Amino acid sequence: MSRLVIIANRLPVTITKREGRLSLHPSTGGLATGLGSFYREKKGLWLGWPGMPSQNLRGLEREVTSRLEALDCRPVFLTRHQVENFYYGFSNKTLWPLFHYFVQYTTFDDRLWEAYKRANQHYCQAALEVATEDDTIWIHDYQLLLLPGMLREKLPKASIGFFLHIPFPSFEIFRLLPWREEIMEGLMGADLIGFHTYDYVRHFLSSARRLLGYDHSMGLITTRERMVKVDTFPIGIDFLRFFRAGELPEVKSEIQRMKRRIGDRTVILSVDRLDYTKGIIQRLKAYDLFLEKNPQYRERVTLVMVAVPSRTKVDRYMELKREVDEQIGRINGRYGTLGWSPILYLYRSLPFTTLTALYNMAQVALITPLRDGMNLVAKEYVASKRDNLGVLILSEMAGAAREMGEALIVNPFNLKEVADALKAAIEMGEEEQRGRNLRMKERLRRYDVKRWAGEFMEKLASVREIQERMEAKKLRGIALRRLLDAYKSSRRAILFLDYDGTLVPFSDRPDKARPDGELRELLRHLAGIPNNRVVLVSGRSREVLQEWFEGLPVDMVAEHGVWLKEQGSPWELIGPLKQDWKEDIRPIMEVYVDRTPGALIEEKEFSLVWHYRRSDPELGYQRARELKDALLNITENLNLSILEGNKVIEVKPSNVNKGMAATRWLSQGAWDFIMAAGDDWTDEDLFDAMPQEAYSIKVGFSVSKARFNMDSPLLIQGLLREMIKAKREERG
Ligand code: GDG
Repeated sequence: MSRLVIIANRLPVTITKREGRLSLHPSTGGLATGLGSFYREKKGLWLGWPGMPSQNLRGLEREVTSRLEALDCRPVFLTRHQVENFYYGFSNKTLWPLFHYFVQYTTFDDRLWEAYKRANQHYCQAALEVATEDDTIWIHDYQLLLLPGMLREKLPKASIGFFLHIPFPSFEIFRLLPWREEIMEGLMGADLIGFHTYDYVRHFLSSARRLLGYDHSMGLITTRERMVKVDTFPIGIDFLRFFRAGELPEVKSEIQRMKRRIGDRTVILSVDRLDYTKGIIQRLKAYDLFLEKNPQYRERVTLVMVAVPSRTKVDRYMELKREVDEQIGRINGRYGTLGWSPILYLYRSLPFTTLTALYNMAQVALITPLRDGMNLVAKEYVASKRDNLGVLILSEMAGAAREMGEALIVNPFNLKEVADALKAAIEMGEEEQRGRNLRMKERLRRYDVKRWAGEFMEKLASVREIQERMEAKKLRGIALRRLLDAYKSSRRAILFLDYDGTLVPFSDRPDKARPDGELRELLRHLAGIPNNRVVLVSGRSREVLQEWFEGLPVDMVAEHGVWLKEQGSPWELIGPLKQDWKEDIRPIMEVYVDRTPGALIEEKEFSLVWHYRRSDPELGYQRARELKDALLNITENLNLSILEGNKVIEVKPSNVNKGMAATRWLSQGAWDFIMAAGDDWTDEDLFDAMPQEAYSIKVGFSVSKARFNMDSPLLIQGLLREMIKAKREERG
C-alpha cells in the first residue's frame, strides 16, 4: 500500500535530556507545526534528526526510537561530527549564506561537501529501511538536496517530491558553487520540485538549462529518463490556530500583563531567528532614523524585538549577536528616558501564548529581512488580527511579499523608506488598515498549510500520471515485439526516417553530424532488403544529403519537404516555390546573429535557418523568442511559415512540410508496414500524415502525436538492426 513518507533534516519533535531522562517537545518553525498534523492525518511517517548528537544519547537510542514510533516518527541519528560538518558546516556555512545571496559569508570547503554527501547517503539509508517503491516520498529543504537523486537510484519507481523552503538564487550566484552540477542532478531525482515563488522557479529552470542543458516547457523538464515538473507552492500557515489564539484565556491574560508593562504606547513588533539574513541591523538603523526624524513619537512607541537564538556555535552568528546588542544599547542610551526604553529586547524563544499575545497587541509588525524564502511571521501576524487592525511593514525581499501586496512593502536597505513606512503605519486610519488586512487574511484563510501540502501532493500525483502515460508509450516489450513481427511478415514496407536527432545525436555545428561508416552500412542493409523503401526525411539541404548518402539505395526529402528524390531519379521540387522572400528575411536574421554570439544562419535553397545551439542557452532562447516575434509580422503576408526546431528557427514557404512530402510515397499505395521516426516539431507533420496503423516513433519524451517514444538515436539504430535481423530470420 502506498504511504506518505516525509523526510526533513529535523523531526517535528525534538528530544532533550535532563538528568538522564528524555523528554520530547514539538519543534518550532512553520514546517513542523504545519505539516505535523498533515502527515499524521495521512497516516504517514516522518524521518529526520531528533536534534541531539548520538554521543549525547549514549545507549538511549532504543528508547528514543520507540517513543518516536508512537508519533509515527523515525529518527535519523547524527554523530557530533556529522552535526558539525553536515548541519553547521555545509548546510549552514555554504548553502544557507549562498542561497540568501551572502556570498561573502559563504565557505567553500571540500571536506564539508564530502560530509554533506555522506550525510545525505545516511538519510538515504534510513529512508530505505522504511520506504518502498509504492510510497510517496516528500523531501524537504536545503540540507537534503542530493537525497532525491540518491533515492531515485534505489527506488526508481517511487513517487518523489522535493520542496525548498529557502530562496533558490539566481544562476549568477548558484554557479559559484563548485558542486553545482551534482546538486542539480541530485534534485532532478525528484518528480516534482517545489518553490515558494515564481522567481525561485525561474532561477532554478535557468540553472537547469545552463548547467545540465535541460530545456523546459511550462516548467516541465524532460531529462534523459523522465519528466520533472517544477512549480510554485507558496507555503501557508495553520490559519485557525493563529486566528483563534486571541480568544484563549491564557493569551488574553498575557496581553493584559504586557499592556501593564508597556502602557498605551504604540507597539512595533519584530520577530525572527537571530540571523544575518533577517536584516536586524538595518532594521535597528531605520528605527533610529525614525526616532531622529520624528521626535514627536519618542516615548510614544516601543519596538519589541524578539530575537530567537540560532546557530549560536557559528562565528558569524556570535558576531551578529554582539552587533545587535551594541546597536540596541546605543539606541536605548540615546533616546531612552527614566520611564521609557525605545527597544524592548527579548533574546529567547517565546512560548506560543506570549508570541500570539504580541501578535495581537502590536499595532505595527516590522518584518524586513534582507532575503527570506517566505517568512511565516508576516502571515501569522495578519492571521492573528481578529479585528483586522494593525499594519504590516514587509520587505520586498521576502517571498511573502509576492502574496501580501496590501502590506507596506519596503526595501530593507533603504533606511529612509523603512523609517517613512513606520510613520505611515502609525498614522494609518483604521478604515484603511481593515481594508488591507481583510484581503490578506482571506487569502491566508483559503490557502492554509493544509491546502499547500494537499496541492503539492495532487501535483505530484498528476506528474506521475503524465510520466506513466509516457512510460506506456515507450516502444519496448510487447509493442516492440508486435512491430518486429509486423515488419517481419510485411510484403511492402516503407520507413520514413528523420536524420538529425533521430538517427544521430545533435552536434554543435550542422555540418559535423555526417554519418559514419557504421550508420551508412546500417542504412545500406536496411534499404537493400527487397520490397523495402527507406526515405530519409530531413531539414537539411539537398546538397548535403546528396553528399552524405551518395550511393545508398535510399529515397530522400530535403529542406523539410521542399525537395524530393527517389532512387535513380533527379531531385524534384515539391511544387512551384519562390525564393525572393529571402531578401526580406535574411537582414532580420543577420541582426539576430550579430546580437547573439554563437548564432549562425544556414541558407538552403528555399529556406533560411537561424541556429543557436552554440550560443549561451538563456540568451539563445530569449533571442529566438524575439526573432520569432520580429518575423511573425512579415511572414504572414509572404506566405511563409516559421518552424521552431531543436535550437533553430527556420523560415520556409508555408504549405510545404515533411508530412506533405511523405504523402507522395504513401500514395504509391499498398504498403503493409509503415514506420516514421523523428524527434522535433517539424516531424509532427510527418506523424500527422501517417495512417492510423503506422508505427510512428518520437525520439525523446516531450508530448507528441507519435504513437510511441524511444529514448535516443542509439535506440533507434538498435531498432533498425533488430528489424534487419528479423527479416533475415524470415528469409532463412
Ligand atoms: C524556513 C525559511 C520559510 C519564531 N519565533 C518564535 C516562534 N517562531 C516561529 C514563528 C514561525 C517560525 O518560527 C519562523 O518562521 P520562518 O518563516 O522564518 O520559518 P523557518 O522555518 O524558520 O524558515 C522561511 C519557512 O522555512 C517556511 O517554508 O518561510 O523563509 O527560511 O512559525 O511562529 N515560535 C515560538 N516562539 C518564538 O519565539 N513558539
